Amino acid sequence: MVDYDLLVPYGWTEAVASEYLPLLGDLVPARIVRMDRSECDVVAPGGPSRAACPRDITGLCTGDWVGLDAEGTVRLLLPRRSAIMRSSVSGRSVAQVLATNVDTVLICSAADGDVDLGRIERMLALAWESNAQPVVVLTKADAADHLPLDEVRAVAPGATVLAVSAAAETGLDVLTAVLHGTVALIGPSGAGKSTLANALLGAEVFATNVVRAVDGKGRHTTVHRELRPLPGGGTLIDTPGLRGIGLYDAADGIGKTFSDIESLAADCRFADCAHETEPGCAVQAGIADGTITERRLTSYRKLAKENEWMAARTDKRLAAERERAWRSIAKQHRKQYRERGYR
Ligand SMILES: Nc1nc2c(ncn2[C@@H]2O[C@H](COP(=O)(O)OP(=O)(O)OP(=O)(O)O)[C@@H](O)[C@H]2O)c(=O)[nH]1
Ligand SMILES: [Mg+2]
Ligand SMILES: [Zn+2]
Repeated sequence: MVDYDLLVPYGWTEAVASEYLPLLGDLVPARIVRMDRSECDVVAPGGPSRAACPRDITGLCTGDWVGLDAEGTVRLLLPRRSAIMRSSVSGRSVAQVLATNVDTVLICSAADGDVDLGRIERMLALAWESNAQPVVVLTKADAADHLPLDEVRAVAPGATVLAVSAAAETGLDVLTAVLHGTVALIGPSGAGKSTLANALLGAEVFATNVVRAVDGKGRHTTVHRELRPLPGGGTLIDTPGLRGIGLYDAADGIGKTFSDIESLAADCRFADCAHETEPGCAVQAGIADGTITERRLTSYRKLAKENEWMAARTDKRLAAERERAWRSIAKQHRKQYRERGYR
């Protein structure tokens, strides 16, 4: 009999067990707590260990549940209930998975400078699309002149918005109360993700660093996505700072992020209203009466356009790949026919 007790702090529940055990056969379940190129750190029923990831199992990520064979090698990726994805940094239409099996996404934005509403909207689209519940956290509240809670709430319908200070230890109880399951911290470098992670973990687990004031970008202190159990239950994934946040197939996420605009748009006179100069446009009326801002409409348009462009490129790329695959199969067939003497 395998004893799963050691997996419980890492998110092993009865529901997870009943979903995964029938899929595992002889394999043993484990959760990836840190991913390297061809190996990963996992927590298995026997405790933490290092597992090899053969090449045929691609795209593994911190947060994944996998099946290990008797040698402790990863043999199976178990179904994900959520995945945070963005289009890869290189700008190619390839998705990069940031974290998986996440229930709560903490979107971190430092309140000691200007809070970038557009970037928050972008991260909200990513988070909603992933299937997890977003929470927007204004960090470094102790160093803020003004906490733009109302402005941020206006751009985050359906999400909790709160302010914390890891340094002054304020707001942490309220934040802890809204955390659920596996929690992933995302945000730009220097937003204070690792500092907040340590405060929630109650220990100096992750390295933290100072922001270079010169370019405001900061050094990337965190380089690995790493999962740890939280003392009060649940798990936490710290991630490296996000420089670019390209959307990847995020139409639903954009819809949820801008649900206020989309519900106004339902009342436009014309079904195909572009919300520009059309008569009876409920979105323009919303701007006129201050329900939404011009900035938010522009941001919505920008993200929707970017997403459509990315989706079109992805379709084209997939079509090209299929075409290539088909051609090489046809070539193989011709070769086989030749070898068998057909012409
Ligand atoms: N005043 C104040 N400073 C903070 C707070 N939290 C973090 N900082 C500072 O912000 C800087 C960056 O913090 P990190 O936690 O390393 O930021 P990060 O988001 O993990 O950055 P990356 O790992 O590069 O993505 C450090 O100098 C921290 O001391 C806070 O609550 N108040
Ligand atoms: Mg960090
Ligand atoms: Zn309209």
